[in-house]
Amino acid sequence: MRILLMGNPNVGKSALFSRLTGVNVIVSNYPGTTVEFKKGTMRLGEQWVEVIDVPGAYTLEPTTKAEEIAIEMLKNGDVVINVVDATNLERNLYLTLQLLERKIPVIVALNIWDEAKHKGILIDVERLEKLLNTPFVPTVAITGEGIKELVSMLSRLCSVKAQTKRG
Ligand SMILES: Nc1nc2c(ncn2[C@@H]2O[C@H](COP(=O)(O)OP(=O)(O)OP(=O)(O)O)[C@@H](O)[C@H]2O)c(=O)[nH]1
Ligand SMILES: [Mg+2]
Repeated sequence: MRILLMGNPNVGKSALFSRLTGVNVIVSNYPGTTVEFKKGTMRLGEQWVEVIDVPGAYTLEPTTKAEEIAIEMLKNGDVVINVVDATNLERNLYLTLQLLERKIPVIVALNIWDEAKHKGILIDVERLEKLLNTPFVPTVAITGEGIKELVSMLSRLCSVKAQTKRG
């Protein structure tokens, strides 16, 4: 099982990656490129899953090498955690909508939730979930707020995915 952390540049993907994974992190270059990514593991109930910190992307219609690689990685992922900047939701949801068109399960981490609150930005999480038909979890990667909820949602999606893979 492979979990992909995907999202725009500078939204907290790597901060979330560190929260989710342990010490055995490998940094590699994508074959034939200078684009780096990190790979780690995390325990989800009974199973160990791979977590990948995918290079930042604004769109799945690639305009940069990093975006090309993000799209390549998407082909071999099982579940996407789409990390979005809650203070900049509109711009970030552009990629979310493109991800949702793919056949892969997506959880949206509404990261930088602390700053959004601080700025008085109100986000109707339930309404977003209903509109886009996918789970949204508010998170603050730098403090760990919401990580428990994110992991439990991830557990749920991964067990469904594991069942469909077997059957
Ligand atoms: N206030 C706040 N800052 C955050 C949060 N998550 C990440 N940051 C900060 O946002 C900046 C970017 O975080 P990264 O984890 O490097 O973001 P990234 O998406 O991996 O960035 P790239 O790899 O450059 O695309 C850092 O300064 C983090 O400390 C959060 O939930 N709240
Ligand atoms: Mg990063």
